[in-house]
Amino acid sequence: MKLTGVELRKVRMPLKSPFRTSFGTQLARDLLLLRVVTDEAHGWGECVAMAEPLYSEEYVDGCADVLRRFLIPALFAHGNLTAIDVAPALAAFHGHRMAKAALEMAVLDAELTARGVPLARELGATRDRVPCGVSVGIMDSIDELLAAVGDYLDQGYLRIKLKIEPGWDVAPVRAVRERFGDIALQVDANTAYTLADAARLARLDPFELLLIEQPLAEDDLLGHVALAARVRTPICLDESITSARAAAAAITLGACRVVNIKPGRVGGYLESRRIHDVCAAHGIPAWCGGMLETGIGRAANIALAALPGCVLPGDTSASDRYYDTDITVPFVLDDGHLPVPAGPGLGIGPDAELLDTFTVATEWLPQ
Ligand code: OSB
Ligand code: MG
Repeated sequence: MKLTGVELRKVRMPLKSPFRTSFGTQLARDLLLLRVVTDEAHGWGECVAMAEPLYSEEYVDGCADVLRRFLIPALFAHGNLTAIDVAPALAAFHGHRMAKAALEMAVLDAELTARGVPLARELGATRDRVPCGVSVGIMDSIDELLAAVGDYLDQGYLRIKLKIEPGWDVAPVRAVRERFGDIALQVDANTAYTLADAARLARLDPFELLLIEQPLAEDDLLGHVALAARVRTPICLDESITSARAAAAAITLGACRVVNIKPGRVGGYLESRRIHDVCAAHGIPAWCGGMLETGIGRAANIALAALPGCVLPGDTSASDRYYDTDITVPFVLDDGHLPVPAGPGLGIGPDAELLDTFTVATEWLPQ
């Protein structure tokens, strides 16, 4: 394909309710959408970086800058382009994986649309619907948390993930276990602990959680190895897994027994499939994480979640968990599952009018 231009859109989506994690509270989702235009088709990409560099070092305006200054010009210089060319063409630029992932995703959507191939099939998916979990933020009170969890269970979610931080961990987990019994339950600390908290984290063991996600710092693989010797709950890594190579290292070291795959965090859906394959080869359960995506990113995440090695329910919740109005046809939970889009490419696109409603700024970068 020949790339003719890229549209960059900054979008602000109001969240239905504040989403609080150990790194801050989100009231709205600011994000970038990319539309690549080629001589054959156009394609959409969603950049999952948040407004501030609190989850990782990337942030919306930084991504827009590196895209327009370096990444998009490098693709323009490339000539004939398919999705597998994108990562090598951008490899000289260090880091910026979320920005790179968004660009690769848009090229992949354009290419697969032109070829008539759904993303799920391209990635090797084996299911046509995926079981879904939901990530529940830190609340002001246990009562508020129990009401939220009860509501999600009533909607059919098959697994609950509680965000935790020091001071909001054992008590909320105990309360949810006591109220809701033997549900599939896990926690996510977003790096809020240190190895000195090992005894505290071991107090979660009696609650038979599926996993504890990213308790320690992103670069602390050895800390996670040491922690794994002191807690019985399986450790799952999110922030630490930045590539297939990082996944292989973490697994081989014994830093994790489960892996959260987020395409933005690892530089794209193609690298995500490699991580999936590394996990499968090691017998390590994987699952698809989430970054409060719109229907665009959600469609692609659901395709990834349909791979055979994604054996745990993902943070692939329905559109109405996040937004009153999504920019695509909403994803609606059915018996705890979401359908894998079956159309070419992402199988879904934004509604032009709704997209305009939430667009803060638009920029056209011509070849
Ligand atoms: O750590 O998994 C995380 C949201 C934003 C940033 C990081 C994380 C999350 C979530 C929500 O847990 C996942 C989702 O529902 O999209
Ligand atoms: Mg996480």
